[in-house]
Amino acid sequence: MIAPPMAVGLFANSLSPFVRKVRITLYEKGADFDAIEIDRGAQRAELLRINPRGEVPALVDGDVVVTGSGAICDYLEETIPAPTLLPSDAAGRARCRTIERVADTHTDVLQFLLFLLAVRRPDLRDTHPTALPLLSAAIARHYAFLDDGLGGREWFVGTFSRADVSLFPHVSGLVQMGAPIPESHPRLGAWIGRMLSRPSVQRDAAQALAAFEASRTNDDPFFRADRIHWRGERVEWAMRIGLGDWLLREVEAGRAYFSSEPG
Ligand SMILES: N[C@@H](CCC(=O)N[C@@H](CS)C(=O)NCC(=O)O)C(=O)O
Repeated sequence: MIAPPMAVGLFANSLSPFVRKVRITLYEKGADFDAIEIDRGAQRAELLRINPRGEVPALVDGDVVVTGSGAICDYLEETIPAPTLLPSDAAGRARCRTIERVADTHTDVLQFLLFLLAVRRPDLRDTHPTALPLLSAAIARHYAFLDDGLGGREWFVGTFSRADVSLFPHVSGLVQMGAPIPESHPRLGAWIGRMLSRPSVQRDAAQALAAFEASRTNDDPFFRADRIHWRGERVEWAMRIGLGDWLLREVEAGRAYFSSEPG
């Protein structure tokens, strides 16, 4: 049980959607925590001591270190049970975890690739002119899937849950980077409005915006355009939208970054 006054430490970078998911969870649960913002490349060694994969988020609670946003949210759910962010029935919890998995993989991929094409490497839109249209079509399909999944509910699994928290940082990132929710999906648009009315989400979004502004003048950013973090689904979808030849050259040139092995 995480008991005050000992605060939990969260190794974070406010631009990471996975960090944002954990931070919204901590705010929802009213947990006391210290954020250790890893926003400079020079802090990598410090992060690697905590998480051998070199990724944020990582949570430290006394002697306990938990890495990976899903495991961290599970840990918080067990150590700070109220308010719960999991449905009370098995079917609801299964649906919640299924949606979280979609958010962590597919929604993440779409957001990651839009960030790549819109912000990090806009030059790829000229060298690979079909990439953005193919990605935009995938985003449109995903919005339709989410709108449909929401149906007439206020939240993805009936009551506000980790499913909503997991999706929001990725979906709002897509919207902010120029992929608005189409008017044909009013249920998804209304869900975003409901999310934005929550104090936890407002607090987290303000920190993400401040981090984005600060990153513009950071001379040693943790996330760099020449050191892009690739993994499973991200590689798959880079191939699917026709960036495979470019990615292969990035790997050959040693510019593509893959997390280190877990052990
Ligand atoms: N599966 C992990 C993913 C975490 C992750 O990918 N973190 C990224 C930031 S979004 C990271 O720390 N990348 C390290 C880097 O780019 O050097 C989770 O759910 O927490």
